[in-house]
Amino acid sequence: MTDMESVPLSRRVAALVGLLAVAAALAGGHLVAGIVDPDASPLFAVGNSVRDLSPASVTEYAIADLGDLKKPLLFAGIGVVLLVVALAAGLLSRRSPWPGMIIATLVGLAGLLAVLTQPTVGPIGVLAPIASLAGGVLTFRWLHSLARLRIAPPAESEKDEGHPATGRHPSRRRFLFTSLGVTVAAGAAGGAGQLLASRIDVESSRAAVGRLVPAKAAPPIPDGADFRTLGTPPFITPTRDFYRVDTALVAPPKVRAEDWQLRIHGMVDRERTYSFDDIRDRDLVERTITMTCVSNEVGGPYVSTTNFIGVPLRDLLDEAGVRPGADQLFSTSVDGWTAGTPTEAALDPDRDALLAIGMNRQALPVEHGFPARLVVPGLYGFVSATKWVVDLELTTFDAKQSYWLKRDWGQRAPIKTQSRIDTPRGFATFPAGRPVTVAGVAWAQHTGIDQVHIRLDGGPWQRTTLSREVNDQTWRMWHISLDAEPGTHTVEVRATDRDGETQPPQRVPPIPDGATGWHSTQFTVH
Ligand SMILES: Nc1nc2c(c(=O)[nH]1)N[C@H]1C(S)=C(S)[C@@H](COP(=O)(O)O)O[C@H]1N2
Ligand SMILES: [Mo]
Repeated sequence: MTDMESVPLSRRVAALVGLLAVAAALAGGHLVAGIVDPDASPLFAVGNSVRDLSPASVTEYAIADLGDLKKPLLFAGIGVVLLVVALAAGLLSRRSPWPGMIIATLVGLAGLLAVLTQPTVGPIGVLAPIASLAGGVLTFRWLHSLARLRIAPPAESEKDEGHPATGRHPSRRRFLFTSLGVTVAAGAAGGAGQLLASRIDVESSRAAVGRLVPAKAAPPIPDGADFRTLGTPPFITPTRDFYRVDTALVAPPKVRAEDWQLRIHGMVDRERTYSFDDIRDRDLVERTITMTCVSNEVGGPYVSTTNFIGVPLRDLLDEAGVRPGADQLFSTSVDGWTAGTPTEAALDPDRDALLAIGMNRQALPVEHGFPARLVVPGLYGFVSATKWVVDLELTTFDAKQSYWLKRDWGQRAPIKTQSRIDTPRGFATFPAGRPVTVAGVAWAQHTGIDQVHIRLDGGPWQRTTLSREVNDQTWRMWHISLDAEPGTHTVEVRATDRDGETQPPQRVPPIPDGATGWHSTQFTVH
């Protein structure tokens, strides 16, 4: 037989062996993950690891600029890499199965490592990447040996029986049928894994929370709080339009209210643990708050306003008894993301930071942090707004660094005063002889907006009309009517806050602690 081994597999067959081994590995892992722990799926874990190992600038770009394309692009990228690996494993193994088996083992070990580093995956979850590894290596070995039989010349006995008409070798059919079987089995296992994973039904847990009625409702939003008819956004952002920013590219964490717990510990007098019912059964307060993301470019969309419902964070921290010197409230999400909030801001009675469980009287949507999240008015989300929060540790800024701080974002990140032109949209055209309405929003949470000015074509600054203020943790709308000659015009906006600070003109990019500069837009009068 030794000389037979020098006959290589055809490229097509070798490639197929590699591809099917990878398919079997993915499907086996997905199926076992569906049974033991959906988060342990090696495919998802690898997705998260790619995010964590990417340079911060790539992650930032993906989060801030790719919108709904993030996830498909991430998986397409992983798919391409797996395809290349599968083809390499096959094509390098045309004579001996060893190169492919070694590659399959290495890929399996990478999956294992990715799963082991997932913060949500418990010990039993390791069964999923082990199933992947075993599935990949064994399938490779098995198909490879069938493929080799297929090209081995017929044994003497077979020759005697003869297949004169076709010259076909029975092993050829066996290889084809087995390949087909592996394909079907992989598809079924992957699908079953997906189905099993969906049994963790977070939506019905959410629905069971029902309508949230605060003991202390937020004051109603007065008429004149927005200029919707003139082209500003509505004062309260509809929940489905509320901006979303997080590192959960693969899928938002799914935590059922009944499984959720919040632990408060560290530099406290008494460690405390709360269940969802513990929180829900307290007197709930409602606060109208405008949240802003540090990644928001000048003129960008990552700013939204809602009525958050929850319990004052201060009350929970007082129950635990914060020890002196604990200058950082270090919060951790169930998926391992962390934020560091100045304890001072979390306790500030003028800020009303919340452990929020709802927005607009409904339980938080899953992508906004169900069952519970933090909200600290006046601070950018990355230092304050931990979604799916499960752990609050009182510590110091010296002792611990949070997720984005490790990636060189700012440590203290108060929201910078900003203003945005919502209308006219860029390059709009207007008929001559009629006034042009310019309108938008401005925000300076925790300080409040005092004035908003615009100027046309670098001319004198003109004061705009402001909407009624709701509270100083929220945005304000503004509008003005201009007469403009025919031609193309540029309008710029700048806000002044209650401390008398006017937005600086210098353009500073969002990272590390918030963009500055004036938003401008162009329009044409014919
Ligand atoms: N667990 C978790 N919480 C998080 C983040 C995250 O990546 N993971 N991103 C933060 C950032 S940067 C912002 S701006 C807000 C956005 O909250 P939203 O998606 O509800 O608007 O959530 C914060 N909370
Ligand atoms: Mo953010």
